[in-house]
Amino acid sequence: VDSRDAKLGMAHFYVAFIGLFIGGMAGLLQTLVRSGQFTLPAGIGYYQLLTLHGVVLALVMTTYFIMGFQLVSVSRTAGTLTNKQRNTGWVGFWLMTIGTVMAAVMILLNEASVLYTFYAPLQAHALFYVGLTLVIVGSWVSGSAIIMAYVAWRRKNPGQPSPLLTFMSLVNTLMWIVATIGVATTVLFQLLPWSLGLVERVDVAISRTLFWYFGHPLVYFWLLPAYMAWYVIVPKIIGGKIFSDSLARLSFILFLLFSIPVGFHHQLMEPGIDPAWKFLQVVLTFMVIIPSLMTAFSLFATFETFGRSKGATGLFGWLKKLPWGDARFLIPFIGMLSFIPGGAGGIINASNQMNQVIHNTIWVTGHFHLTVATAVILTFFGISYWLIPHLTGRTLTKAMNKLAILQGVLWAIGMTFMSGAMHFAGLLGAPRRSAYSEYGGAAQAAEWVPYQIAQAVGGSILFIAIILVLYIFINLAFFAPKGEEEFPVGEAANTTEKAPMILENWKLWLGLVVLLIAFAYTIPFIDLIENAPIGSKGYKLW
Ligand code: HAS
Repeated sequence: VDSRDAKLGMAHFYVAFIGLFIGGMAGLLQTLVRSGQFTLPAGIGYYQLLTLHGVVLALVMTTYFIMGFQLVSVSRTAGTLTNKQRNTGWVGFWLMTIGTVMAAVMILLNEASVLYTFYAPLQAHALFYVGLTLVIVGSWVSGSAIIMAYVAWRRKNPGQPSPLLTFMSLVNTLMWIVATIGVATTVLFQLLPWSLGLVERVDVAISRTLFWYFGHPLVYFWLLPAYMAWYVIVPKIIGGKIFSDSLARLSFILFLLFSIPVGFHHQLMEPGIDPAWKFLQVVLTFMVIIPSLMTAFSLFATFETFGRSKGATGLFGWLKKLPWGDARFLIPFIGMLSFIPGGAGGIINASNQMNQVIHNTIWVTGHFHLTVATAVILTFFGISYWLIPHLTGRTLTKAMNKLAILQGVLWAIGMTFMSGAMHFAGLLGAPRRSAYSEYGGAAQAAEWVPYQIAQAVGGSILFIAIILVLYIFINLAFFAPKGEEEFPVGEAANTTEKAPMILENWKLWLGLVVLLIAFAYTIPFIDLIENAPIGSKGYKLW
């Protein structure tokens, strides 16, 4: 990657890793408070801390990492960014950063303890919403740098399928732009005017629906960069090939189509939405599972084909041929493993009857710590272990590689304790998003205590793992020996197979996206608006 593009990427990674430190600290305190053995000092509120933890890790750290990773991936595979594209990337970066600082200051002042979902009726200071708006707009500007680079590449190479990593970055960017329209709408037209006192009340059902229109694709915005690494980078690291370039593209297109019209599976227990539309969106949720199953299939095929090419025999002999001592492979692999129970948990959540058991319990927190906080984050760490030295002109030494493996293993152990205990406690009815309480000595609440202690043990192990990641990051950014670290990009197993150009027909795919969204959301929105309560001044609250 060109050094000017590397600088842009690194700027994103500095913010992401500072976020990891702050969010990780908040997470550790969170688990300690919930264990009942610790009280927060200096008047810090539980929800203030929980908001900081969620916003900094789920929104800030991920978005910066993803934007940085996608920009350098495009630079690596479609060619160095032009000055205009790079400058656009920088404008996006600074807009996001100003917005992040504004939102963070409001959280620290306890003026925005509204959790990372920030929907009404919780209300924050107006500057928090302005900050969020700047983050969203900044991400659109950064995203437009990716779109410009893609368009330029297509112009230079007519009739050719774009490089796989560039194609994937583009799909994730397009999905992000369509999805963020929902959150931007609720922030700009509901929450901000309400917080400024311009309107008396807002419709909670509409604000939650707009949030989840964005909230579910948000989780795929986190997941797809991990899939980029699993499909394209891991095969090269192990010395194998991408099972099928076309299949990888098709799975990304399916994510583009089905990620958005599924938000109701977060609102299955909410009133005001007709069950028929909830049913429809659950069916679409089961459609969005398919590209993940395709990904699992493709990864198994890559690993097995590689192992057999090295002489492996028997049903699972190929497992022995994988490079277990290489952190660049092992850490994302642990992420893949964790996504098997993580994904299964998602399927449970999406099933209406089972959702009634787990909704708003700490099971859900367990689910997203396996998905985003293990499968995705460990893959991001695995990426950092070669990408940071690649961008800073340094190398990952054997000693650092060992430390990285230790970090990944500690993460897996800590998360097994923490997320496992969350799943069990959730099944026993322990609520999510609540500080420690004995609930007036209720026998049911006493059953949760051992699991809450296990969460604190897991959280403490995870915190040690975070310190290790930060140590490795600082080493790779500033102190590791100078040298050249590869940016691995895999090749398809079948080089004569050219991906069908229909996969790059954006009019078709974006048209279908709009149709699916209109189908899944138009009537429910009309219902919500018609049923909105009448305000004191006699008009509908929308
Ligand atoms: Fe989820 C709630 C349903 C995936 C994140 N989810 C959440 C929340 C978050 C989140 C943050 O339907 C909480 C939101 C909040 O604050 O309220 N989720 C799903 C479904 C999937 C799913 C159906 N979620 C994710 C991913 C996330 C994420 C990915 C982050 C990155 N989720 C829900 C539902 C709720 C929910 C409900 C609401 C619950 C409620 O009531 O509040 C699917 O996409 C999952 C499909 C995945 C698979 C797994 C494929 C496995 C692969 C690995 C292969 C491994 C290999 C290695 C090859 C089918 C690809 C193996 C090698 C060997 C040798 C064994």
